Amino acid sequence: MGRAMRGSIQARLLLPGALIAAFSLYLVSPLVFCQKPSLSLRSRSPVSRAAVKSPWDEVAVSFRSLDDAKATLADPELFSTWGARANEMLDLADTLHGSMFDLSSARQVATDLGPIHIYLVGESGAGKSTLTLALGDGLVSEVPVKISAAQAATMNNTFVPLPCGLVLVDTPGYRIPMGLTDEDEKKTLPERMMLRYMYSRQLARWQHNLRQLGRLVKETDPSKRPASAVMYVHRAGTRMVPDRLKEALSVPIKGSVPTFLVISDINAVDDRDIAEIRQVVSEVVEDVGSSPCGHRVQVLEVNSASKQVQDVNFRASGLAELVAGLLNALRPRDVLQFVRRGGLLR
Ligand SMILES: Nc1nc2c(ncn2[C@@H]2O[C@H](COP(=O)(O)OP(=O)(O)O)[C@@H](O)[C@H]2O)c(=O)[nH]1
Ligand SMILES: [Mg+2]
Repeated sequence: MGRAMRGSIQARLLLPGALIAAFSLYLVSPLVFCQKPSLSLRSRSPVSRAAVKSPWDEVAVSFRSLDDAKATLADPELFSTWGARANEMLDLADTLHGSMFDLSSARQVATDLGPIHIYLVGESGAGKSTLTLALGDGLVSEVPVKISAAQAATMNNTFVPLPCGLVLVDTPGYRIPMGLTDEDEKKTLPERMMLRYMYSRQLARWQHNLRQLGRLVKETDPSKRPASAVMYVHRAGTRMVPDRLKEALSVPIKGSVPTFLVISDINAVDDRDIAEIRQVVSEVVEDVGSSPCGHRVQVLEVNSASKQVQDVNFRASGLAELVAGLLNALRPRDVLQFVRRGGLLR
């Protein structure tokens, strides 16, 4: 299948030169209008939206199975046409705005084809490492992540480069800061003081993590491993704090980076809970809204590892859709992420 899928991906990338040129013209406008250039196709004017299409949007990638998706991720040539298109866009940007922007980092990414870092973030125990393992298994000789049922097993970022050029980044995860509950307020003064102190520590850590993520989505130096996409993982069956979720998802969205909310371990909850999760999530996604350049949070439901609940065996699910969603979100114009202001705009 790898060959067939690769063929289909490449086929939809090969647009006529005129279309590329028109598209590229459209692409250059974010260099001027967006603080960080847009990677999305949502255009400012209905005219250009009708006139241009992304090569990656011509036919959306979909996979019949996880094996199909993995065969594609195993293909070292997967991003070669991505690189060619990206370089064409940079040629045009150079012709039109060369004096205003520094394109050297973007050129490096387009020519070396990445690496394209996909950051998995979220609470400790959310399922980031399980997901990393599920995606990397069979593609790299050993996925160097640890799975933990109880606590943060990952102390540092773990980088898992896939043969196609994507790099999965499994992050340590954090605790979601929660203020004192009504019950806590009934506790003794020393207990309340201790709880408040712990809360302030958690809050400071949380804010530090979000600032760090903010830097990664705005980074223009490829050597600093900028985030090309962010997957926020939340484990079904654990409490969801909508305000914190909004805060976290807003960071990559504001940075115009493709952003996913992955609900893991989806079979841990029943249909009623799933309906409730979907309701909360859709409100959060609505509140987060679109990036300055048009991205919206994409929601995915997965079971990253098979599991037995009572007598029922739930197989891993949703992973092929996740890979397809990710590939569809990564576009040649993503390379504009690495364009720096230079020359006249420095
Ligand atoms: N079956 C199943 N278990 C999951 C899933 N996601 C997380 N888990 C379990 O949740 C626990 C914590 O997962 P882990 O990946 O270590 O979380 P992390 O701290 O976010 O890296 C482990 O026991 C996993 O087996 C999932 O999608 N399916
Ligand atoms: Mg982990």
